[in-house]
Amino acid sequence: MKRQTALCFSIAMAASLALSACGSDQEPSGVGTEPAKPTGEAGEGGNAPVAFPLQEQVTLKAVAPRPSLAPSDFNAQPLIQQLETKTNVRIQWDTIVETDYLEKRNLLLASGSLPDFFFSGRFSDSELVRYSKEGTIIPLEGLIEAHMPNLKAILDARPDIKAQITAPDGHIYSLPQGEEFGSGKEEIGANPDFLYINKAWLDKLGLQVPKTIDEYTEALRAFKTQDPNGNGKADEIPLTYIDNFWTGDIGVLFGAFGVPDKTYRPNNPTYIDHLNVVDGKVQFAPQQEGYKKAAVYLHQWFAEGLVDLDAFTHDYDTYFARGKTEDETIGSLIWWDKNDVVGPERGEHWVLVPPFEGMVVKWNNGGGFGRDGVTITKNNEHPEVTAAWLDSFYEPKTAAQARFGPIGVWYDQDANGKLVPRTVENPGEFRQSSAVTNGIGLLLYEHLDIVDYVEPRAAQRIKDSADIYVPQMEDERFPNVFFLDEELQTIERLKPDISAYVNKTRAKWLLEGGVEQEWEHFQATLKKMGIDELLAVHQAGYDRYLEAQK
Ligand SMILES: [Ca+2]
Repeated sequence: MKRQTALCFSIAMAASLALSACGSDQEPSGVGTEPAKPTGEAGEGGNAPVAFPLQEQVTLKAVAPRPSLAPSDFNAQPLIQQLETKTNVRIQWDTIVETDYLEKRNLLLASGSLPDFFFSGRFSDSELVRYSKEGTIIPLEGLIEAHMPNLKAILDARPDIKAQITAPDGHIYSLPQGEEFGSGKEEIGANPDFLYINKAWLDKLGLQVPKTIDEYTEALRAFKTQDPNGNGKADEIPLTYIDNFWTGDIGVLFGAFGVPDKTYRPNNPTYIDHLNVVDGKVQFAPQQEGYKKAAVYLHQWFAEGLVDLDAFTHDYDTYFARGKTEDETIGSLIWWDKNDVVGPERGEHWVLVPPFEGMVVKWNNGGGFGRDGVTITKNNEHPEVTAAWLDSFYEPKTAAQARFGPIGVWYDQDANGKLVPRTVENPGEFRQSSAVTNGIGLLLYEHLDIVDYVEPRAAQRIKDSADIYVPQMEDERFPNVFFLDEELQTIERLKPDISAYVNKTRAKWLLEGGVEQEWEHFQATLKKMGIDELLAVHQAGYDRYLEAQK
């Protein structure tokens, strides 16, 4: 059960990484017509605060995706009923089962029969730009400023979130949503590639946890040659990993040569494969000298048979089976959590290998937040009331109940008023029926003393990362940039081929060597394939992100 939750979480992380990284489309700023701007002008009196409960009830029409297990009318949800009592705002719900949501939402958008707002809009970046340019959805920053004190406080305190939700034209068209697992460098996905080693084998062979890449190499060699599992067979696999996967890739060890190399599979053209940020400049790892040194060094491991050759073909199943052979055969591995691979029992004698001396630890963009929450449409005659009603979901306890389930069902309230989750059998399934939506509200790590929403295993991983990796982590990272349409077109045109070429070449160099002979040809090929243009686009997006934080 516990393992399953954990694995679900890993997959959820993968999904959230993919989500946060995908679908970034944009249009040049200042082009075309200005979007309609009811912000602070139409409706109930502009910037004057909305006083709840309203003297006269207002009814708003909302379209929302719903999990198949959820009630079709969200007014059956206790949280929504409480909000109606508190605000005297009545919501008329049109909910669409999740699997049909995008298709039906698009039909509504095309037909012009718009609700007042899309509760969890799930607009991609390019859709946000398209529908804002058409005036179908309205800019929200004025409403946030005047009518959303909870969200405003969050954005004031967290320029990174503000930058992430700000479109290239400077407006905000969609509300942020998500759960934060750790913050900044301590975010749970900041380093998805933990290096683990079999401490029982080290002890048996009289070795210490390695402090340098050379000591680590010696440990791998000892695993290979000294029969640490004691069965008289040379069946040990000193290192296993999953090549080019979102977690568990060997590129993390390139950091020992100064240039961490982060890759991503399943393939996603907008993920920031192989990019690092150094002194404000976006760099492509395979163009750096450290990358070459890493490829030379690590090839030696493959040449000596120290690495699992199935690394290039593993999927979850074969990888997780690798650690559970009858005789233990794995000496070291790279993954999100060792217990996925070796199981909790063997996991007891596995430990994290702290970053080697002088190793560069990459600060990855771990995802967490989406900019695909609520959008408000031009048809809305009460944008101020709508914004004020929506602001409730940026209060942590309301966010938690919306995203997971109500007090008394999902949560208990302890003596200090903190929300503590109840133990439930199938949390994933149960959440579908108890939550209103996971498409609204923010749960920030600083809210943990108000709402406990982080399962113990995730909390442990965050702590491990903070204790072991963060002290050596880079200070810059490539964030979840809101790209322009034209930039995204460049990325989609150039990146798939470049990534495929780089990944194929890296695999070849690891397996067969040859990096030193082929380096110059490789660099020239990258140039021909348009690496400079690809980097320029990422640099522009990165610069704009920094600007939006101000
Ligand atoms: Ca053996």
